[in-house]
Amino acid sequence: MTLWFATANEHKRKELAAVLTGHTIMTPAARVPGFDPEETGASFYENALIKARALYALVGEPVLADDSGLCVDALDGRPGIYSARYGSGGGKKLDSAGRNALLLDELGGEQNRNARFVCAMVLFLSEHRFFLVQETLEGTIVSEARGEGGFGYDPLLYLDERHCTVAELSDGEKNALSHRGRAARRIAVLLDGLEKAPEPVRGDRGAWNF
Ligand code: ITT
Repeated sequence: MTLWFATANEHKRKELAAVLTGHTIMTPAARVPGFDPEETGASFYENALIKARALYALVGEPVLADDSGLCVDALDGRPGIYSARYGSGGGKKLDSAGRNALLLDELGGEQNRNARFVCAMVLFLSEHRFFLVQETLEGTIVSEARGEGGFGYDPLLYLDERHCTVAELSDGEKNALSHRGRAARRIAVLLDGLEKAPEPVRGDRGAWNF
């Protein structure tokens, strides 16, 4: 099936496509360059829905969206839904390395280093039919960034059971246990069920009617 993925983040697209191998993943860049809806939600899932709804309004076909970020317990869950914008504002925009340095600085010598990646993912079939999942990857924040793989905050999250940071995993290893990989596998099962056992919905005028 062709699925539109409401993201401008190429890392996310690659990670999702590696799980949904039986499907064609399209991104807005192919039809609506500059797609960048304002993420005004108060939670990951609200922002995922905002992105999905915005792209569905433009393409009228099944859409996926992902809103994700790093939540650090000692920072009261920050940067959380503001992970992409952490440390930015007033005309200043930090790059990924800058955000990582800022987070380590803000956390300082704090003993409680528990943190998690969160990924809310929505499969949006019409305004009235959508499926939301949210998954996590638990770890602790290192004192110094480590590793070159992945993206974003991956060099900061240490996985006790793997004895390394997420950025020290291969792409396949990250997807096997990450928040996004796990959410995408839940969506894959849903898609499989919808395709194999469609349940036509009378009266739903959405473009997609499983
Ligand atoms: P789209 O909104 O276009 O999908 P984005 O990067 O702005 O792309 P988000 O608003 O969901 O996406 O922000 C997610 C940020 O959280 C992302 O930019 C990273 O900084 C961080 N993040 C999310 N998933 C991550 C992962 O798997 N590894 C490391 N950092 C991650």
